[in-house]
Amino acid sequence: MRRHSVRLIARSFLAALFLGALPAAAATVSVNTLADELNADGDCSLREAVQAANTNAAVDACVAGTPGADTVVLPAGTIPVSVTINITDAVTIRGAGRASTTIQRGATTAFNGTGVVGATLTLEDLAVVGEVNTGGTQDIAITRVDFTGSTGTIVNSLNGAITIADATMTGGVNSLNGTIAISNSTLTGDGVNSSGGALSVTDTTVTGGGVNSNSGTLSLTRVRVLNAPSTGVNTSTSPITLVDSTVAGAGNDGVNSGSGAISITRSTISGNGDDGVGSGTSAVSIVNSTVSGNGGVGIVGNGTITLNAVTVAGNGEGGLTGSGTFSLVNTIVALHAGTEDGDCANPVASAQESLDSDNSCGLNAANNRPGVNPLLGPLANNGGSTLTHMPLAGSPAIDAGSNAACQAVDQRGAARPADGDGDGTATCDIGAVEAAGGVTPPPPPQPPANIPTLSEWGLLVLVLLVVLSAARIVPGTRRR
Ligand SMILES: [Ca+2]
Ligand SMILES: [Ca+2]
Ligand SMILES: [Ca+2]
Ligand SMILES: [Ca+2]
Repeated sequence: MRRHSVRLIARSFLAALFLGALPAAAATVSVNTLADELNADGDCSLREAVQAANTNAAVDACVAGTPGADTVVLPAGTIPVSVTINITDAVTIRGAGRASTTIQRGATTAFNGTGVVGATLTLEDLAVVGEVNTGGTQDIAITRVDFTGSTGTIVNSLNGAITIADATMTGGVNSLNGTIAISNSTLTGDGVNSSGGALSVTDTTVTGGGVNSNSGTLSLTRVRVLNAPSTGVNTSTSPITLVDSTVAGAGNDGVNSGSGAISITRSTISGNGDDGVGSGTSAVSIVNSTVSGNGGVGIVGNGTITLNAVTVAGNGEGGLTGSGTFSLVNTIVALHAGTEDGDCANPVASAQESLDSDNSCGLNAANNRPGVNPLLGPLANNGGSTLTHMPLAGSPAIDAGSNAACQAVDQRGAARPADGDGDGTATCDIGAVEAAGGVTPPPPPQPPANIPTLSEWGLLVLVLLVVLSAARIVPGTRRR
């Protein structure tokens, strides 16, 4: 009996010690009115709920928050907000779904963080007409949210981390030195910008703005950067990694770095106003990718530039230029006749099983194909998640590459090498696409906008149309 009591006391003591060490349980503050108010009329509004979460005290009919993270749960409906709501303690604001709950602030700041460290603002399952802003190292996390109301910066942080998943935004995302991670989202109206923070973007479309960082690492996987007014993907000193991505229709260069290393894999850089890939002293490595139809040069650089299974074609001012050391393997540089720099402004440093069409790249080593037309199809959806130039039947690029240097798949993800000329031997093709190469992956989710095809093909179609219409019109007028 006595021993039993001692055990009980010991257990109670330990339990008390254990519970005391745990943080207080987070409060769930349920909003029960759509009213835009902060008063004491016996209900719980959004503004009252956030105040309860901030101050950890009951506000009107809202239950008290707790020190640390609380959750404010919103009902369905539209909640007008006439003042900016300040966030001073960690809070999750959760709606009844992005199609059900809307916070209506207008084209100005809906939520403002005052920079309290640890006071992360989390928004989930709602629509917001308005912007979000935090200072200091205060973080922002956004999941399943639709933002409208602004075409400028919608989510902005000073040095906090921004995490955005499954969101749509009519504007962009900006941070001074915080990291930005965006996935499964669509951004229109502005881009993703940071001065020094690392940017990671996956499975996302960014239109009308670029992805830029001055000194933060840029990592883009399955991303489409379309119609940026200036450069599509840009950095000054940090590395850029682009995988399974498209950069098209930018006003300036597609991809540009001053000194940061550029790595591009299974991606298409096309139809940008100036150079496809512009670099200063950067090391540039491009594999299984297409650089075509850009207004300037395809690839320009002064560093070490290695191209393996790349198609550089039909760029407005030339294929390859700069004082860089260019090394080509299984690579096409073609269809720049008559441009400022031709296929190559200078002979390349080394080339293995590569092809040019104007004999300007110095492809003297055995097994290269200097001065031949690669017979490429237009930039088109040939399977995979990016647009590519398929070598046409009889193309000298088919089964003319190096099997020793062959990539396991082509830009589309189709297996290499494939027997493209039907002679029973599977040999790697030159360029980004393996003709008749294995399984064709599914087409991209949406057709990328504003991507021109090769100018030669455009001209050919135009000439054919003119000839056909002339052939129709002339006899018609004679009959009358
Ligand atoms: Ca109230
Ligand atoms: Ca709290
Ligand atoms: Ca082949
Ligand atoms: Ca063959």
